Amino acid sequence: MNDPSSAPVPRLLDGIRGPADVKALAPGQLPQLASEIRAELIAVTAKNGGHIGPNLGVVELTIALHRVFSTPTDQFVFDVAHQGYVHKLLTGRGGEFFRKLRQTGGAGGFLARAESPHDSFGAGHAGTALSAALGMATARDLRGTDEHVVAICGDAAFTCGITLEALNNVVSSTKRLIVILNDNEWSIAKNVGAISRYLNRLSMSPTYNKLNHDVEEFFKSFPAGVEMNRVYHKWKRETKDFFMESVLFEKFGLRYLGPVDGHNFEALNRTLEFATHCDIPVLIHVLTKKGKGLEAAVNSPEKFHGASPYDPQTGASKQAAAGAPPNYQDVFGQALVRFAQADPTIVGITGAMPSGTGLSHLAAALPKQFFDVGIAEEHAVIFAGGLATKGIKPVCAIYSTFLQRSYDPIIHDIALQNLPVTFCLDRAGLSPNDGPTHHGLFDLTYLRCVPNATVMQPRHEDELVDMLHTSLQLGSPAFIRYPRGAGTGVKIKDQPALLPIGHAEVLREGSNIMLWALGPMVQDALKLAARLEAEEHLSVGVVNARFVKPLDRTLLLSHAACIPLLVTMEDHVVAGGFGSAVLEVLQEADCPVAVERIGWPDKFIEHGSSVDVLRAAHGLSPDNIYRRVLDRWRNLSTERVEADV
Ligand SMILES: Cc1ncc(C[n+]2csc(CCOP(=O)(O)OP(=O)(O)O)c2C)c(N)n1
Repeated sequence: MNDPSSAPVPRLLDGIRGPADVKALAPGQLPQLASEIRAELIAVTAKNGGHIGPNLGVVELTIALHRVFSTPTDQFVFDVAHQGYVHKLLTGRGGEFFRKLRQTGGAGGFLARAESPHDSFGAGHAGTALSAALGMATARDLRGTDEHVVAICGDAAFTCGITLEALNNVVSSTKRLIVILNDNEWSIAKNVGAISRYLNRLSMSPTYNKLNHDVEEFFKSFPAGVEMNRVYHKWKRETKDFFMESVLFEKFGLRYLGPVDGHNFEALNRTLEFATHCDIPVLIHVLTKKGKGLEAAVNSPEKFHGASPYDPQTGASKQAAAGAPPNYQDVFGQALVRFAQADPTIVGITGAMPSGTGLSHLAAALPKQFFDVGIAEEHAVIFAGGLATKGIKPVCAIYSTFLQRSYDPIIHDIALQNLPVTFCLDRAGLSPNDGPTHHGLFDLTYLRCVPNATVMQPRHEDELVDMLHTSLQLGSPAFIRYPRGAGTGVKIKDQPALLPIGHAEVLREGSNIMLWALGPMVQDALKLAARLEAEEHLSVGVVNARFVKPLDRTLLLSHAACIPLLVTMEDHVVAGGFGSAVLEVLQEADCPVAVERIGWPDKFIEHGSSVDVLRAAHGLSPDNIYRRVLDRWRNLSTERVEADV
């Protein structure tokens, strides 16, 4: 006989189909819901990886938001949107869909308008929430509707130039906007800079703690259900003296409320309710604990900001297979330390990504030669330009996708003045679990049209070190792109080689087809050539292109003169990329050779379980490429026979 008392207790979370169910819960049930959500977040991210730390910190805040506001009529704009998992669970995206978080067919790791009507604005890059929310609030005012618009920004987002530009425009655009400043003191690493120090002082300040206490007492004195507007005006009168004139946000015209304990439902509810009645823009400073509920994440906020699959008991990462080749980022970081030790004019710059870029090696070894400027990619690049004018050799390590932010500085401040800055673009290619906001698929297109730029990609980690060494001697802007994750395991030479600029490397001769490949596609090309030879008896050569700009024109034209089919292979969009550069050279030389371009199509690539899964979905698996090249070869042979007849 089954003992009914031993049956599993149904979870509140399983009854949440949307925000209305969150509102229907009694206040006393909220702690249970919060703890069920935390357990779900941990179970799913331990298996799939993901942004566990930020999400564990906003559980109560997100529940409170959904109890006070009503999405999708009211609109939440989450900055970066990496902390949107709780919002997903409360807006009908739980169950199997959430359990496949960041996997093919499952929930995305960020918020996206295409995924749910509750996601009012997609994101993945930092600092955009306030501008977007301001646009929505202004549109609401223009259209005469009355929904609430709430921007939810982290403390690091406030170090971002765009957020400050938006702040500067709030009062000239709208009278009603709610901004939540979710302050957990951490960016990915510890937050940096003057604004972070200011926020810290604000949350520690006895005046503010007293204010918070007094405001709480003040509100307690009102009976429930009191008309909030009247309360607000009385409160404003009576608490006027508590506000310090120096409060930054007051200067921007936002009423500062806080700090509020971001894990206290009552305090959150009271403050959010209050904000709904304000007829001026308000900023609610909410203090949260990153990683709350998972000891390992509380103890190591940086590691658990965005974790690979882990053991929830120990926090140990599950991916670190013994003897695996090192990651590109670590090879880069360690090489830079070696070079910077020998040359104290070499410095490294990151925009809030010391560990992701591998610059944490430099920070540990040579802290004076390391700069974390916060989420400020434009500033990072112009700052590097300034350093370069004084004989310093800056190395800007910025993910390919985030360098998109720096495009004008690259052209206007670096290339136009031909300043010797080295750019190291990690995550060039796919970031499969993160998806379209994080794939680095556009950099060749946007860089190769920039005068004075040298643009290159190594085929393995040893060549990355050679390219870094070469770039540091170059005396002009240099861009090195390389993929996320492990290298090939090749031995790294003791002494790096100085690479001849604009020279490709022939790895295998061939007379029927020549594969011009870039970066990690060189490995694929070598395998493809071997297979075409073994199965089709074709003579297929392979070139490691190395440089996209300047391209090895001489070698290319010599191949075009005697080899019937050239194939370009790149981990990048075909539009404007490496293959396009090849076509331009051939067209300028009036060279009528057949060219097949292999690369990513002209569309945004979704998130997926792995690089292989996404490549197969877009016709780029090794088998797909094999068939495509072979078909092209066969068609070409038929055309040539017909032409001869
Ligand atoms: C333009 C840009 N640069 C860098 C990043 C990488 N990044 C993602 S989240 C994050 C830190 C965000 O910190 P914060 O805003 O305080 O939110 P928290 O994670 O602490 O909740 C960074 C640097 C990014 N997403 N976008």
